[in-house]
Amino acid sequence: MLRFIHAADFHLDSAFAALTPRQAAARRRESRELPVRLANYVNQNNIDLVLLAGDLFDSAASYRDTAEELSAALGQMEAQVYIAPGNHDWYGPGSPYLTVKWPENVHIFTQPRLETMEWPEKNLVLHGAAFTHGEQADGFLTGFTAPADGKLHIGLLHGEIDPSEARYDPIRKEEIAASGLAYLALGHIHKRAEPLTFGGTVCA
Ligand SMILES: [Mn+2]
Repeated sequence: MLRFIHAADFHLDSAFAALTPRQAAARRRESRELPVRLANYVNQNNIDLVLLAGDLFDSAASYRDTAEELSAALGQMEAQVYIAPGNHDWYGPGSPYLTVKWPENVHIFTQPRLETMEWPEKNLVLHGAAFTHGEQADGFLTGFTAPADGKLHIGLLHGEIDPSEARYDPIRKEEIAASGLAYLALGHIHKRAEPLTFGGTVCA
């Protein structure tokens, strides 16, 4: 059995300008504590795999100590961690994904197209991509179908399902249904939802 956790949109270093000063201060405190709390949760619950679907930082040029704290917390996890950068923390020059040292159990997707990373001991193939700019008009999942090779195929993307505007990795429900993925981990919309099923793919 594989136990995984899926999270996204930490928006670390956000000023939370839309909130009242008191609410914003509370949120900033919570977001500084979040990486360590998450590491404790992962280790206490025997999680094998951590899927982080982008916008972990609020901007592509976050404070260095924020990124170092996240890196250290992820390194504490007794799990393999995969990251797909999003529209706020897009992968590019100056990004903490390039400038900070990440531990060996952390794997970051860096290309603006689907790539695979394999974890053979778990018979697992991860399919992910990175925003490399603040917008991504072409959907990463377009035209993709995972091979039916008996392996467990999981997708990790920052993007939105059937958006009105194609700016943030638009993903159509039909594309998810045709993907052959067992699970698709998404980020971007800041709203927890029950898992959805399209075709044979569970998606959240
Ligand atoms: Mn986003």
